[in-house]
Amino acid sequence: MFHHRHGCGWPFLLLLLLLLFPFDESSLLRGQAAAADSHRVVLYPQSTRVSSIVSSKYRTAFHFQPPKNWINDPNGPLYYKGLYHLFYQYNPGSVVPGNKTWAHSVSADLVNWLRLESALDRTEPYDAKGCWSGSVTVLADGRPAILYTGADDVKNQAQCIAFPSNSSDPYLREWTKPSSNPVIRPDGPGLTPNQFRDPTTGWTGPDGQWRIAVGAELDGYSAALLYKSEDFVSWSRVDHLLYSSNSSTMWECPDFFAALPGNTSGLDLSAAIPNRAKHVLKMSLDSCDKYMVGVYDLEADKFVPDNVVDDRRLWLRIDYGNYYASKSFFDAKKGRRIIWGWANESDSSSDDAAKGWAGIQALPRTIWLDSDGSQLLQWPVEEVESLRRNETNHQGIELKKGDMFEIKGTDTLQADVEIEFEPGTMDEADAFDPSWLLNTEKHCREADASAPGGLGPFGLVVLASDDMEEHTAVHFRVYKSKHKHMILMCSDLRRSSLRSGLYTPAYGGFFEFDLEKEKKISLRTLIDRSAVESFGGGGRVCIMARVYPVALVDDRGAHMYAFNNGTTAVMVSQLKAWSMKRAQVNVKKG
Ligand code: DQQ
Repeated sequence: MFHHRHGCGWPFLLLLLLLLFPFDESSLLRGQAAAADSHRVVLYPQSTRVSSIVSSKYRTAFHFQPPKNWINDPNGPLYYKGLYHLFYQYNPGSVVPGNKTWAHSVSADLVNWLRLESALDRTEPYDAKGCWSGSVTVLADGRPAILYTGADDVKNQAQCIAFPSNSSDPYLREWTKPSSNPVIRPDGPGLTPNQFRDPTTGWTGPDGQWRIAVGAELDGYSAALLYKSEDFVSWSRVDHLLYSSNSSTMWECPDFFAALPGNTSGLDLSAAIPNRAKHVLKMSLDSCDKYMVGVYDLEADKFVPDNVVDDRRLWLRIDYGNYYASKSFFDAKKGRRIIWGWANESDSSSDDAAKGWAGIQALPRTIWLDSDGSQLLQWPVEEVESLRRNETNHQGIELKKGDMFEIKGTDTLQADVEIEFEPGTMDEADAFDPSWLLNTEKHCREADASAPGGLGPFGLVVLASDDMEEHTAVHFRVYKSKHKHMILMCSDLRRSSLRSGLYTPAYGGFFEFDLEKEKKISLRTLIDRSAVESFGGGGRVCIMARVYPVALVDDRGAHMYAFNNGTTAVMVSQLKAWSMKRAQVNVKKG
């Protein structure tokens, strides 16, 4: 979206926007500092006073979650000797954050998961308060190595290493921490010992040496520090940074990878990277995952974004909903890059305590760069489709203003729905105002699913009660921009539950789209009880949401509709829906 070379007036709009709405750095930095300070308490949006309903019916059927307790970040995903591995932050003793370990599950298909013993526990003084997030790198001899953050008794942080006790075991059941730990301490001027964490997967440079990035606060600003090593065990800090920004104070969970524009295949960072590849730096901040696309300057050993956008409200996002601390990996089995991200519960922590579990992972998504190399696209891994049952298929449904088309014959609590919307004309699209980009949630509240616009809102209503008092609307509005169209996608949770006090934002993101050429806007939404995960415009905007409808619990059932509330009629050229079977997710221990 912010790509200079592809012109289209967008950088001008951005400049204008920044002149009109100057970035209040101090208040944003205060917000960021507050978020960082509160890390030890509850960092993530959750309801505080909520009318309580505790039900196992909110438990997801095909999203990743362990049987009980608190989970957060996905850690060190990898494909190894025929199995996919997912490690994740896990509090073995409680449903609230704390005492993090690396729990471990394996899968042959990314859908069904077998729970293994914990991979990393808090056994050493340097990880007394937690084995925090990190990555796995497969070394030149084929051995995987974990790099994770150890938090000591005062939560000061250092990077630590662990190796499989037996690397011929495809399950990688047991991990050993060598005595050389911690391998990287927060030494050096400007570093804050308790803001130094989450090492990336390693990559090799032209000198054959390993490199990793570590998220940090440096002199009060956010940085991806760069470290180098010959042997992956002894590390030294490179005197420049991979990248830094003074618009925030700390980046958690950096992720760094290469991708070829327009190519859905992934690239392995430790293999030779083609010259025309771009690089992506993802960072977690402000309770969401943001990224920049750029080039990795081999000479300078630095990441150089294609566009430097100072105002971090305008940075691109991996997901515009409840999604954090994502981590990608190269899947050598299918030659693709897959990203995992965490979605916390947005009911209350007292409900979590009563349910006995908190947190899920969003679906594993294939991730790639669009053809002009300006933004990432994502799509649920194809294996998820193995859960689809009894397909419903409709074509050519015309939705005039106010029309709703009920999708029947599908299990509305566990479903996968794909729709293509084709506007009759684009003439009525309202004008786009770039200031909306600064607060897309606010704009989604204003561009409500029932507020008629020229072109849209149209979309999908899910988990709707008989009387529509409860429903979640996932919808689009099309705006005319200077050259192309700007499409707003919202996932509006404000009426998702009759329960009072729930955290129910109207999530939203914009994408630029050549609607004249493409003609259709696609929406895919996967409904999994308390999870509604949506992909708009072929994966240009993704929105993960957590919802807790009463109708889901009291067995009144729920309805699902395609709808249009815009003035212009919209044709649903294709609508497919499937019921989704329950996957075997961590039900058995191996
Ligand atoms: N969660 C981990 C940290 C990371 C944070 C601790 C992000 O390593 O920075 O559980 O959610």
